[in-house]
Amino acid sequence: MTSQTSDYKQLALDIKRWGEELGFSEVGITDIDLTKHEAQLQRWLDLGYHGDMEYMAAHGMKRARPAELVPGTQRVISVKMNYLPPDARFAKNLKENNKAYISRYALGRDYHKLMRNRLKKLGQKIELHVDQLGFRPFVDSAPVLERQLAEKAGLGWQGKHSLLINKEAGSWFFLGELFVDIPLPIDKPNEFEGCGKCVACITLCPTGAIVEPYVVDARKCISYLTIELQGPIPEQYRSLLGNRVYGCDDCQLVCPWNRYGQITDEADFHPRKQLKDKELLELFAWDEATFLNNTEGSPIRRIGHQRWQRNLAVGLGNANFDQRIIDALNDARQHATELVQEHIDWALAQQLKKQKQLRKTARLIRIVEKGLPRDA
Ligand code: B12
Ligand code: SF4
Repeated sequence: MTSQTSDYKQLALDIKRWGEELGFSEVGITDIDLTKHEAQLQRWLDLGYHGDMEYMAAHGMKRARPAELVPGTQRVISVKMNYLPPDARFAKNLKENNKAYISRYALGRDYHKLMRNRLKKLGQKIELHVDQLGFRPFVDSAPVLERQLAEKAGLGWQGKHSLLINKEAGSWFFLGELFVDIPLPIDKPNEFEGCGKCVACITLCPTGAIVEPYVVDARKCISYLTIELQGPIPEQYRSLLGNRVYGCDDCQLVCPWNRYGQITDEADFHPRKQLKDKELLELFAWDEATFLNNTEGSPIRRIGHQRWQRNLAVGLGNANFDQRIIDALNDARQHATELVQEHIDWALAQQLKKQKQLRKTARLIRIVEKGLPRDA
């Protein structure tokens, strides 16, 4: 063994320790060969599953070729960071249809910047031990097949819902990478496939977005419909959205591996009080300035006030009948944009349908009561 190889061996151990000290829950190292994923990635794009996410198609196969993205890259240091907040184990307000369901990853501070800064610090630490190190941190910020790299680095397996699952931590974690230009020793790729015959995520996905095991048609996924999609939410999905106004967690909530979900150590990922357990009506009442103020540093900010209102209008349409909802929708309609107006009209129609149904039921009850004998 050359002294340089043994140096890299020690460095790899140090990198893992430094990564954990920086708050990453696991660190793995892999090479950059993703050729076995290229055909499937191309198929996914050819089938149009990326919808309006032009950035997915724009980079083509660069996504599977790290050295095309950053020339000279030899290894990828893949990290994961837990985001499950301490008191969000059960999706209580998914069942309360007057409340807003915001996916767990979005209840606290935006993870992109936080993780990228930590990865940069990791790179700077490595730089102290390697002459002229080249490194680049990525967190969901560039054409990178993050889950495939993480799987290769031994951090878990891609589940049937396509997310990475770890047998000791479930799937409530983010991924990030540090590309480096040194030949570190690589970790054993994950060989454990824990999904077996389970199809809970496929069966329970509200919109049928997991079109075949391991494949998500983003155009049907509530996460895409509420976060990525710029235009109107197609009508066939609106009722199915329920009260999910930003992202969706159903495929993870139902996954048996999330019994092992680990609570985050990051106070920054804890839910913000202005978003936690809120009524749809309260969030719908935010004007643009309040929206910007309350979502400062949150990933929600990137969809902007208009799409926030679009999503909330759909949620309100799906809530139980409430005269206050009708009044709020009518009020907001007057100054809403065309996109929001169209969703408000849909929501009003849903609320009026429910009101009619309630009246009909009340009438029936009265008729039945009148027809009953006195002592019944
Ligand atoms: C685009 C994107 C989305 C899109 C598309 C989702 C998707 N499944 O691709 C939308 C907006 C829907 C989305 C939603 C969510 N996302 Co997202 N998303 C991404 C992003 C930016 C790219 C993913 C990508 O490359 N997709 C392209 C397709 C081709 O990749 P793929 O699904 O892995 O494709 C493989 C399989 O389909 C397989 N395959 C195809 N055919 C077949 C057939 C067989 C038989 C087999 C075995 C395999 C197979 O091969 C393909 C290539 O390897 C990544 C960040 C990144 N840069 O990686 C985050 C990322 C995947 N998202 C993340 C999260 C947290 C979410 C949400 C949970 C957010 C939420 N709560 O709303 C949801 C989950 C929805 C879901 N079930 O996927 C995390 C996942 C962390 C984890 N534990 O895995 C990531 C990694 C971001 C991060 N840095 O942490 N996301
Ligand atoms: S995030 Fe929701 S809509 Fe998307 S695949 Fe999972 S369960 Fe289906």
